Amino acid sequence: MSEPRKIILDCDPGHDDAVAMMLALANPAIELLGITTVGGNQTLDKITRNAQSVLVACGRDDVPVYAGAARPLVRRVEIAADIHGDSGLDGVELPEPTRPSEQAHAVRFIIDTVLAAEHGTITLVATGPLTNLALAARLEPRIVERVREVVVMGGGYHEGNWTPVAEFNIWVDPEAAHIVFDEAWPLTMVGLDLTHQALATPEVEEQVRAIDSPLGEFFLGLMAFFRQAYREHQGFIDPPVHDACTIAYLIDPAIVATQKVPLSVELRGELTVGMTVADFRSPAAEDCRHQVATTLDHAAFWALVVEAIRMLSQQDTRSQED
Ligand code: PIR
Ligand code: CA
Repeated sequence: MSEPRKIILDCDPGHDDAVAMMLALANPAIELLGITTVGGNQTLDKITRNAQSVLVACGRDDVPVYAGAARPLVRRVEIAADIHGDSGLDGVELPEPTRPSEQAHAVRFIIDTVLAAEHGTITLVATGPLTNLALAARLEPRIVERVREVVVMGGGYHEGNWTPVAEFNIWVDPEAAHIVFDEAWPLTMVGLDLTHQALATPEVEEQVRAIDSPLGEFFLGLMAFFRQAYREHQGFIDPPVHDACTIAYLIDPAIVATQKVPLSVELRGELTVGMTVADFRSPAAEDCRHQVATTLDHAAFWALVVEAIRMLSQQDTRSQED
């Protein structure tokens, strides 16, 4: 097998962020160097603690957690409490963190990691607002040409979820998103067009129930709350597990079809702030740095997630037996 893909996961857990963490922790194609957190689904203090709790639930508190920006660059804090609850991860009992988060700021960690690593080896995965990545690019512009790829869950080329045309992660900090989309690094947008295909169906839940482990129960508790919230507030039957799609794309690009297309983030429209504008008019130039995710292989995606939960569940039992 080729070298595992080295990533930093910048997130705001978040039910679907938690599933992204599971996939990144379990799959041998990924090496998770650290988790950085950003205010988004809930306040920074809550979602940072959630990240630590998810690591404990996965039996992987060896992974460091770095807290980042508590608020957007320009705009006021906006959280998604209707969707993720008061804790940010409602629906489960959250285990106590077993170690404190790191002293260093998330942005510092991102910069230091990228500068210390070999050129073109670090991938930045963002599943929350893009505040930390924007700050990192501004504070240390040399990281831009050194990063292998930026993979963003955010935006969409044909729909929004927070406004008719804006997705939550972009809408919360559009100025940050503008900075990140405008930098010269290769960027893959895993937007709602793709993630609304990643539905946690009852069949998927059955497969996880069959694993019969505490982590499986943890996943099912999260999905039960997420499903209810998505029924009430978004008119969905099954909840879309957005953020995990970024990791699936990195594990096996065949699971996520992509298309090259130039992207920009709208900052000034009366009805369109936070919209990700994709220019599909003509074939994208060879040197186009942007691509969008278009079609998900649902069965292959969920096979990866179920396998991740199974793998982490086994590790857990082993460590308890030691
Ligand atoms: C926010 C989210 C999910 C659903 C709604 N309605 C609002 C969070 C998820 O964690 C994901 O990263 C992104 N933001 C999807 O918009
Ligand atoms: Ca998220």
